[in-house]
Amino acid sequence: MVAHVANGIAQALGAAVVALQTAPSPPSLMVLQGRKTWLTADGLGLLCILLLTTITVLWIQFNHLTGPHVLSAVSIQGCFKRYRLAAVGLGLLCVLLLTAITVLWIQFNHLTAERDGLQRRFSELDKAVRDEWIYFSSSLYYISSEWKNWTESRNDCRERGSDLVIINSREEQDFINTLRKGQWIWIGLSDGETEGVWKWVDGSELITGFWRTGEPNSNGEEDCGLYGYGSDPVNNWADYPCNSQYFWICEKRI
Ligand SMILES: [Ca+2]
Ligand SMILES: [Ca+2]
Ligand SMILES: [Ca+2]
Repeated sequence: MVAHVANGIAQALGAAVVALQTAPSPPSLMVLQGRKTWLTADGLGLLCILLLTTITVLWIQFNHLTGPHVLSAVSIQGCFKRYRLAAVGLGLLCVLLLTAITVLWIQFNHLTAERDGLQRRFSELDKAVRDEWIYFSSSLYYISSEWKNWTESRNDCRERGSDLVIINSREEQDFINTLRKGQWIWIGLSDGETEGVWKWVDGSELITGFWRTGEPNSNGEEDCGLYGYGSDPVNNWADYPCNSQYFWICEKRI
């Protein structure tokens, strides 16, 4: 009987060792992508099932060994200790494997979400470039090819899923200067709500502007921001009558 049990344990442990030797090595974070992660998680799961089976077999054999037909109490004690150690060891290994599977699963979900986000962003950028938008610093810009007044210009931007450009920095001011190709253009700035209080189209108040010297001067009814007034490439904003017709630039944050 002891020989039979020992043979059974040896076979079960042998199978576990073979499975451990043939299991894929832990992948690095850089390669945890798509199908690879799935395959690794499946391999670990199968190994865990195999270990659970081994533990079950050990447990059955242990119960059989402690039955009424056992040879002696001493031999039972010896076998009991060995089997219990083996079972505890395998159980710990199983817990480690389950932890590894959980970590892999979390990383897989994280990478899947990241991939979907990148694909969506790439699709948006691809479509925008085909529609003649230009990328700069996490925004897309569209310059019109016709003239409209300020309100009509803004409506056109809204129909394109954007709004008139908001200039947030000196870098963006310089970029707009290259984009306008010497034209005067409408920007998303106005003091139409309260005279003298300049606000961007997103409702934020203007902090620092790039006004041309002497502007804004409210020369009559001038409530809309115009870019390119004068020869200075930087300080070139002016307030201008909103019903005048000029080119315009839309901005879409991505
Ligand atoms: Ca901006
Ligand atoms: Ca005004
Ligand atoms: Ca003015």
